[in-house]
Amino acid sequence: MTGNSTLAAAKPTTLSNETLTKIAAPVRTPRYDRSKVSAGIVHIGVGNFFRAHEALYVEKCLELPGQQTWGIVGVGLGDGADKKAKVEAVNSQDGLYTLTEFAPDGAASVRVVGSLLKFLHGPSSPKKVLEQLASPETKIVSLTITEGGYNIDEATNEFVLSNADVQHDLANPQQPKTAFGFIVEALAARKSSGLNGFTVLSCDNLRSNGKVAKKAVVAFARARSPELAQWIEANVSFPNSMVDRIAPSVGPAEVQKVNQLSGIQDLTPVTGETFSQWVVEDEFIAGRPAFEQVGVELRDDVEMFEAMKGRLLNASHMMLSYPALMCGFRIVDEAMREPAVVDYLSTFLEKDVMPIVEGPRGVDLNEYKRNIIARFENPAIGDTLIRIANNGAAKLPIFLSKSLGIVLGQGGMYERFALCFAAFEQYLKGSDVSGGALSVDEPNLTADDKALLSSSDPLAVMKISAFAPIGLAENEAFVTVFSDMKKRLHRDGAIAALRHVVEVAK
Ligand code: CS2
Repeated sequence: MTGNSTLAAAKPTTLSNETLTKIAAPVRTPRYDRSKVSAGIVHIGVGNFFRAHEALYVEKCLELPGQQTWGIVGVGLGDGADKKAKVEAVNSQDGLYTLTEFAPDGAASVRVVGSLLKFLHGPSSPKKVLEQLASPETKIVSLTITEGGYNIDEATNEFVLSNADVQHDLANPQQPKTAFGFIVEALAARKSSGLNGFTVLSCDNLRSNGKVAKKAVVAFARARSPELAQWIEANVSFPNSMVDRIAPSVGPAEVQKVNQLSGIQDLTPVTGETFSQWVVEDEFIAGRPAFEQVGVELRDDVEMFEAMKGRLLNASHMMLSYPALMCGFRIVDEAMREPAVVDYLSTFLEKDVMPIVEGPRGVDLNEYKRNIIARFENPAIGDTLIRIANNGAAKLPIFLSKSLGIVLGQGGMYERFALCFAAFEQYLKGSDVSGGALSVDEPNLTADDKALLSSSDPLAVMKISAFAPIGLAENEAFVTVFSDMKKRLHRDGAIAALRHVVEVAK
């Protein structure tokens, strides 16, 4: 199938269990009987990434013999009208959706994924969600709740019990708002009815995501009862995992494009690159699907993969997005057609991070780097820079602070990092350096951060709560380079600033 072909029959097929048989090759449909599948997995945070990644690995498992207990019930925690509408749209299609994978040469392949059996909406049906989590059939609770969703204080590295939603959940255990409120209430019910625990599987881009999830769940439980916390430590496992697949935002234009390609009238299609990787610790206390048969790597050195991916790939996304937005680009591969952008990313990877990151056994960092550049260059997937830029206050410290801490400690080169921060500062103002509008979405900025950012403090961006622990504003040398980058960005433009930070590294 090519990017331009249309498979559509005269009238597009809607998506549901009933219409599955009407969908013809080359669109692939589930090769198992959905009516025989039960839900061994509850997934919290059903975004595009989850539907293009975990749900596909599980789909492949469901096609194997003896795997039919591993279907997924999705849970959405967002309480906006749009979030509820998404849940309804997915359910109106019996949980089915199309996944279109785009190879770098533009070739596309479409499959209908059936592993998501139903989608529950936490805010309107907390009881149903709690029942599902507490059900004996639930063996794994997986999470994609975003980097900021774990509610860990960057400075103390502790779970923030004073968070308003956490306090709400402690006071109203039957109507939780947070993932931790739901998980701990369900575990308390399992404990009191003599059931076993389950695996909590974090699939967010965090360093040691399993350990972070454990910290959050156990801290929340301890605030309810130390005995419950102890039971959880003994009966729940928290494997670390590294997840990787670029899954862009899918707006109305993309919906139309992929639906035309597939001939299916899908209300909630997802798209992704062909590349996909999942490396997981084999610590599933209540069992797991036959992941090893569908390309999941079960390894004991997952944290090395997480460190490599976060500090090289996600960090490159961060380093790319703000300066590239300042250049006037809006789409990742368009930015990657500008040589100054590619030179800058290559310099960042080769000079700033590769020397200070240890790759996992058997992984060649140079090849990993080439692969990152090639994936970003993929012209078929149309990933937006703003998707990557948004939520920078939560993501920048996660992906950059380890490397930045080492570089600051060694008194190394600050130019690339400083340019990224100068561009981030301008992005927060809602426009690029030429006045082009940017839609900023920064849910993790606190009221204090916002007050600081609207003050006249020239170093405000480095002092917001997420970055303060890194100590950028106190580092005179960094501040000097940051001020220079700011000047260059506004006076010479973003491309010239990018060329400059490449030149100084030669
Ligand atoms: C991106 C990720 O927004 C971001 O932080 O870097 O969503 C990235 O596309 C995925 O982690 C790729 O696996």
